[in-house]
Amino acid sequence: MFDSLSNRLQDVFRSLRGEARLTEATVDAALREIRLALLEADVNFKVVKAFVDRVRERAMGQDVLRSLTPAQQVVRIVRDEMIALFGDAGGGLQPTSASPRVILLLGLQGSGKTTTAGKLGTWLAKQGRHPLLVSTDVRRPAAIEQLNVLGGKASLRVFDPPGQLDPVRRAGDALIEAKNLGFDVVIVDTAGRLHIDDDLMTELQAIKASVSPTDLIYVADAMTGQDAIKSAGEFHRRVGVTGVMLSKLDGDARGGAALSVVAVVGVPIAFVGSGERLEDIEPFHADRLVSRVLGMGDVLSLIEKAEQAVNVEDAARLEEKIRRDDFTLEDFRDQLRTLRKMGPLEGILGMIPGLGNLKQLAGSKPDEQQLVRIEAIINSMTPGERADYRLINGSRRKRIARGSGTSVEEINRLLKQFQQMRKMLKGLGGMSGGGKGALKRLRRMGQFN
Ligand SMILES: Nc1nc2c(ncn2[C@@H]2O[C@H](COP(=O)(O)OP(=O)(O)OP(=O)(O)O)[C@@H](O)[C@H]2O)c(=O)[nH]1
Ligand SMILES: [Mg+2]
Repeated sequence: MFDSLSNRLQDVFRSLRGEARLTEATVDAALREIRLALLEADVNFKVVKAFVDRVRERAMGQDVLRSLTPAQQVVRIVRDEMIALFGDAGGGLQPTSASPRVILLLGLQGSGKTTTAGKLGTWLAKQGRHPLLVSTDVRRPAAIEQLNVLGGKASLRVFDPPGQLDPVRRAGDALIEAKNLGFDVVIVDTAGRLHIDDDLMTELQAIKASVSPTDLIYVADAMTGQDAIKSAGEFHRRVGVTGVMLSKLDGDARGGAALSVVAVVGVPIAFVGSGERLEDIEPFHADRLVSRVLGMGDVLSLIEKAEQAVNVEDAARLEEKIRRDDFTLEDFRDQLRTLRKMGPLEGILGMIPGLGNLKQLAGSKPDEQQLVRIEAIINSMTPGERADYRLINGSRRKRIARGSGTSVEEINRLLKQFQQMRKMLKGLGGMSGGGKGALKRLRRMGQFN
């Protein structure tokens, strides 16, 4: 789920970060890509349009394009606006004074209502609540039994009066039973239909009238995309929906449904289900989902760290040096220091999306100790050597190795890597934007060692 959307958006961000300067044209091009990616992920087209318009308006602001980290700012805007798509409801169930709390599960056939009844009961029991489950699905043979079995597995009480085949009575009696026995939540499972039909709607309205539910949770199969959303709108109009449970997020759905639910239906996503097991339920957190989709690792805190550690003027000076092919061992040492100021190397690499994988591919783990040794080696050089590595001949290498407590092989390796790095920097040409340059340098450092 979300994989393809996620990959495409990350490609867009990567190319943004690779731009020397962000201009309105580059941002526009990126927005076009984002728009296509969202449409392909099956996000409702009206939602996409409004979304892209909002991002454009905010991203074109001069304070963004001229900021220390323009590409990162654009990423941040995309993230914020994506979170905004989900509204500001906190996920899960909202507080209520109703006791027992009645939760009615609605949705099309096979969307996951019965499974959700078991999951929700389990989740509530874990929080110290006492849920009573009841099935009103008298139409499909074995539907009632399905809930009984599930309840047994989850050690949850299921109300099942033998011979009672009136859905409204079953729900109403369950509520009375709960009051009598001290259950504080009643979870009402309902029958599904392949399509919305009047019979079903009438039945749901009658159940609703008899138990006055606090929560009407529409269970949407994430795999069915926009169709699920359309039906959600219809259920909302005819019965009323207070929240959505997005099930089967573990499947290969493109994810657009999730991003469209709130804007199209006007109710928040309360829970997500990502598997068939009873534990596979969690309250919905927009920020977490969005960070995952955007592959952000923890980009935001990385931006903050980079902005703290990198001085704008230093960054500009460095850029100029690289342009003049004047990058010395001393600059290199400064960069290492900056990098180390940002915190444990492994943590930082982990925060850079994509880089974690890169490290695994390369089969080498970032080694803090190695940075310390490199710095020690450079410290043992004379200022002349630091300014021009070509001075460092065989006997100087021996001296430096002795002075830094390392070996000539290590010095050789460092100098070789330094030369490769210079070549690479030169090849990349001038970098702009201090923070962005810092991120690029970080990436290179990751490849170093
Ligand atoms: N992979 C996966 N499967 C799920 C999830 N939720 C439900 N399922 C499966 O989807 C199928 C249908 O689930 P049910 O809970 O029976 O759906 P329902 O809405 O009660 O169906 P009807 O009562 O026939 O309308 C079952 O095989 C479940 O195991 C989920 O989050 N992930
Ligand atoms: Mg069912």
